[in-house]
Amino acid sequence: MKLSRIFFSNVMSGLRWASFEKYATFNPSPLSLKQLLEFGSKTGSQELSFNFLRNELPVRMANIMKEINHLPENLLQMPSVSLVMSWYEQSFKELLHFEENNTSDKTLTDFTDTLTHIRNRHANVVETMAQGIIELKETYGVDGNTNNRIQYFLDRFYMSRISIRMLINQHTLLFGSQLAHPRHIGCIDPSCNVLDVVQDAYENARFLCDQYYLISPEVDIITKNPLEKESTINMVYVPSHLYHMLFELFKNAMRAVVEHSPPDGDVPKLNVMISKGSEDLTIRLSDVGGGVPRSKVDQLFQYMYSTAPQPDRSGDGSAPLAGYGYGLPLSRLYARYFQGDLVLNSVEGYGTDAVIYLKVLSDEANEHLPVYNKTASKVYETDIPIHDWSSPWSPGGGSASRTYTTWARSLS
Ligand code: P4A
Repeated sequence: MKLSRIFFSNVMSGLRWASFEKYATFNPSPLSLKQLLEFGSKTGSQELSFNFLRNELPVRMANIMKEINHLPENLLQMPSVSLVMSWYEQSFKELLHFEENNTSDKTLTDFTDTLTHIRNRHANVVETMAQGIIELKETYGVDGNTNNRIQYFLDRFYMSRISIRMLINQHTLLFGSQLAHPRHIGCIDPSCNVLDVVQDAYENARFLCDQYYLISPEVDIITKNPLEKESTINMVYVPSHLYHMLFELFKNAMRAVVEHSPPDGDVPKLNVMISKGSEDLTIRLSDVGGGVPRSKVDQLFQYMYSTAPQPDRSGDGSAPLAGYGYGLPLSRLYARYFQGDLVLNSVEGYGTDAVIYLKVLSDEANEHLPVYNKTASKVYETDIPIHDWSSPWSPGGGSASRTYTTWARSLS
């Protein structure tokens, strides 16, 4: 019997184990930004939201907890990973209190309080899991196959977390005592001004850049909105998600241009293009920071490569500008969460274009959620990647990501 399985069965009572298995068999129900918006502004009520969430949150949690069970065992044994698992287990247990069909005012208030507690309990999941990865690397070292599995798992795990927090935030902002922005529906802005968010992210990244390097690049921003009469670009979106992505990309671009420029010289401007088409809203951030080799671009999105002890801090203890975090992999998850994407196109020797694609139509912006099923569990069971393209293969050599396509294809 797998150790992880022993862990869960020890901690969960028989009854809760049965509930857990039951909820894990349901697929999560993805919502679109349009549905979330309409629910929050017209069709929804606290009771409807409660009835949806008391089922949907346990389903999403049980689905991802099933996958935690499939992580490499040496990673599961890391204390920080056990800690994260215990948080999920505790939160799952608390949600089950609301299974019975009683919807008094007291229940509704208790539910909102419980959601707030859960959100706080899980506040440091990303840092704690990262600690587990560091522990794993230091204790065992990591081969390409472990790297692939961890990448696969963390992408799904963090996407699940993003989605659970989105639902919790919507409920607590709409029905709790917390004040939301007057125009916003929960954390959704029905008329999010993309240029404003770009400028805000630029200013804050620039502040860090000035602090760290004593210099920062300027930015030129161009907008294109040929299909609408107005020139401003608005969309239905979660401004905090958009800000997160842009702040990360600005920090990277600034770091690249400053470190690429000769000392005491000027740093070249950044260029941003925001364009709204019929399907895609595209934000392209171009820098001339020298770029990165094509073989290194995948690594920028890998948790394994991004997980390193904090780099040297400058004498005053200020935070380094970029790197050594999960900035890029998490930003890409935010983009993909509502069916968008985040892509890096680098020209080595010249610079990098970072492109964010978002769905213009809110009914196409559906949550992109991991589903626990046979395919997902197979990924964790497959140990040896099968190669069906020639490659100068050397065990443990080469970039792990190069083998990803064939590795994933061997599962189907
Ligand atoms: N060149 N180009 C980028 C980086 C370098 C770059 C870079 C050296 C690498 C790592 C990093 C930050 C910057 C860029 C824009 C991007 C990403 C990378 O969005 O110019 O921190 C991890």
